[in-house]
Formats: sequence, structure tokens, C-alpha cells
Amino acid sequence: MPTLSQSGYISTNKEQAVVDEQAYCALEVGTLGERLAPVAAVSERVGGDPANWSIREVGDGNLNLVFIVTGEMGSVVVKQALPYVRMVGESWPLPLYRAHYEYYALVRQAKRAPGVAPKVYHFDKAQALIVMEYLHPHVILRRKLIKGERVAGLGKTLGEFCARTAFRGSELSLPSPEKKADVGLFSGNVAIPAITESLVFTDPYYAAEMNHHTPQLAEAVAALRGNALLKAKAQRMLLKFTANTETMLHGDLHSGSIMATDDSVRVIDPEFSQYGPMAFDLGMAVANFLMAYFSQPAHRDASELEAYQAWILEVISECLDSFEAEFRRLWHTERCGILYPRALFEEQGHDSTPACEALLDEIREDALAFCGIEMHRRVLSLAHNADFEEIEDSALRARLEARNVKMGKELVVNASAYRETPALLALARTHNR
Ligand code: SR1
Ligand code: MG
Repeated sequence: MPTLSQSGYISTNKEQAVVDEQAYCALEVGTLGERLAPVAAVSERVGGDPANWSIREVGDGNLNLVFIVTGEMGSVVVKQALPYVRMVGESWPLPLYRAHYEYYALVRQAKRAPGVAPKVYHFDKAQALIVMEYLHPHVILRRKLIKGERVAGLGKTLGEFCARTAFRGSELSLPSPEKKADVGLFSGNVAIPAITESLVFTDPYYAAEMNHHTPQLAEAVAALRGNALLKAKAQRMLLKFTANTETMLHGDLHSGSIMATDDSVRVIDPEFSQYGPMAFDLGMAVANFLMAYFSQPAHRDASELEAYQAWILEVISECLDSFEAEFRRLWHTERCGILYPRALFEEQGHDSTPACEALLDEIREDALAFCGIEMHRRVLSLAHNADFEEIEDSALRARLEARNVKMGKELVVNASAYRETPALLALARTHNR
């Protein structure tokens, strides 16, 4: 399959590998200090003698190397793409150019939703390497949700982040030439969207080669895969995902892409960024909260379970509500692109509020359908999430996963019925019984 090479020319995968291999060299703990000492962005922040730097590889994601480098003055994170999928190995090559898109996305997120993404200190295209802010004492949100820890402002921060990036990355706000140029730029990222297109939208719905699921879930899986209406709706959502370049997405907004303390929330890891539908990130985030919710009976004592699950539902509600509140605010204060221009509405004495509400209805409905699909893929396709995966008792795991799978199905085929948040939360409670 042709891909865009680092030089910007279309090439075959084979040529890509040759180009990359000439300059690229994967970092190692033993040599990282020596290699990055000449980079001022690193040495000035870390400080002291590079020979004394403490260097740890902490990457626990599916794709990349991630190092924390600490010296006398401070710490930085160094993230480097590998030329293959880390969780699978060298048998699944993956172009290094994905690091460019992660860098482009981080820069845009910093402008569109300030203060949420990590600050970028240095980018090395040939090495597919980004040096960025060390978030401390933040930990991966998924770990906190499994432990039963609360994060103040979680739903609000995420809802606002999704609204700001959705609105300000679209032609509701961006000058049209700038937005179209950006769509062109990001369209060079072929390999990463291809992962989402298959692992998220397609593989869960048939016996794809890399799939796996808990054996006792077989009946629920068969029901899902036998549902042609569901498969058609999932493919309709895939068509929207591939063809609708409304805004720049984070593209992988699960609870492993969020870091938090008790009261601070940051969004990391936008390497799956692409231009796509405004509803996508919101739907992914809500799906990951719902999966945390359904998995709780395996992680909590009865004494804490009800209250903690109720808190997760509050987070979902806050996330959806603050998305809409922030989107409405931006609609009225920052709508300066070619879409829904004031010349057609306010300047003609027409209130544009109904147009905004109709758009929000569509976004909510699409978000819930994307949400249901994400709930399916995380228990049926290749990359499962720890919320369920760490449940050792496979019978219990299957029971909880089945709740998740069934609610996901309802959201995909009947999303419009859950437009109002109370209806969505009631559906979750019903499946949780
Ligand atoms: C082969 S990559 C598997 C998954 O990891 C990433 O975080 C994405 O969610 C992707 O679908
Ligand atoms: Mg990731």
C-alpha cells in the first residue's frame, strides 16, 4: 500500500523503511544521555552531567518508547516512535512518520485548548522523537479508575477540551484556507487511521485474525456478530470517520491517554490525530468511562461500589454537559469561520441558537454511536483495556463484559433514544444490574 514518506513523496512501504533506517536509531537507556545531551531543550531542563541523569523507560502503551529523563534541575519525557507496533512486534511495521502528526497535533491542541496537552520542548523528525513536559505527580487515569480514586473536575475538563478542539479546529472558527491546508497535511497519515478503521470499526464484528475475547463471552459475541443492522450502523459510522473531516481529533481519547492527579487533568498521546467528525473524541471518552463503570464490581468492595459507580456516572454527565455548554459559548463568541456565518443569522435578525442546538443533537447522537463501537472493540478486538483485562476470574470478567457489550449495541443501533443524559445514565444502570 502506498504511504507518504518523510520527504513528503508517495512511496511504497519498502522504500519508506529504507529511508527511515538510514537516519533513525531507536533510543536505549544506556545511550540516551549521550545522544540527547547536545539538545539544549533537554540539557537545560534536566541539568547537571548527562552521565548522572536517571533514565527510565516507562512506555506501557501499544506502540512507542517513552523515557523519563531526570537530572539536578528537573525531568523531561522523551517519546520515540518505533518502526513497528510494539505490542505485536516487528511483524507489524508502522511508519515512523506518525511522530510528525503527534507533534503537529500537540502544537494545535496547545493553541485550541491551552493548558491540557503536555508542552513540547523539542521535535526531531528523523528520529521520530518528541521531548515534552514531564507531568508530575500525574498518573494514567485508567489506573486511578481501577483503584477507585476520584479526580475533581474530570468530566468538565474533558468536555471542555473536546468542545474547544472540535470547535476551534473546524471551519466554524478556523479560516477556511488554513483548515483545508491542515486536512491536506494530516491526510499524509495513512497508517494510523488504518489501525482505527480496522481494529475499532470492523474487527469486533467478525472473527478477525488478531481478535480475542473471554471464552465465556462467546454467546454475547455471537449475538453481536449475527446482527446485520448493527454491522451496517458501525460501517455507517466508519464512513463518517473516514470521510468527514470536520475537525482535528485527538483520535484515541481513552483513559490511558489521560493523566490526572486528584484535581488536575491532562490529555496526552495524540498520535492517532486526524481530521474527522466532531463527535469522535467525545464518544471515545464516554465509552472509556462506561467501561470503567461496568468493570467496577471486580475492583471494589461492596461498601464502596455503589458510590464509586455513581461518581463515574456523574463524570459522564459532566463531560457531556460541559461539552455542550462550552460548544454553545464558542458558537456565540468565536463563530468567525465560513460555517453558519453571522451574515446569514444574527445580521438578518435571525437567532442562530436553533441551528447550534440541531448541530449539538447530531454530535450527541454520533458520539453515542462511536461510544458503543469503542465499547465493543475493547473487549473483542486486539487492544483490550486493563479495566476488564485485569479481572482474573474469567467468569466474572465475562459477566461484566457482557453488560458492556449489550449496552454498546443499544448505543450503536439506537443512539438517538439516549440524546438526553438521564436516559443514557439510566441505560447504564439497567445494564449494570
Ligand atoms: C495496534 S495499536 C492498538 C491500539 O493502541 C492505541 O492506543 C489505539 O487505541 C489502538 O487502537
Ligand atoms: Mg496511545
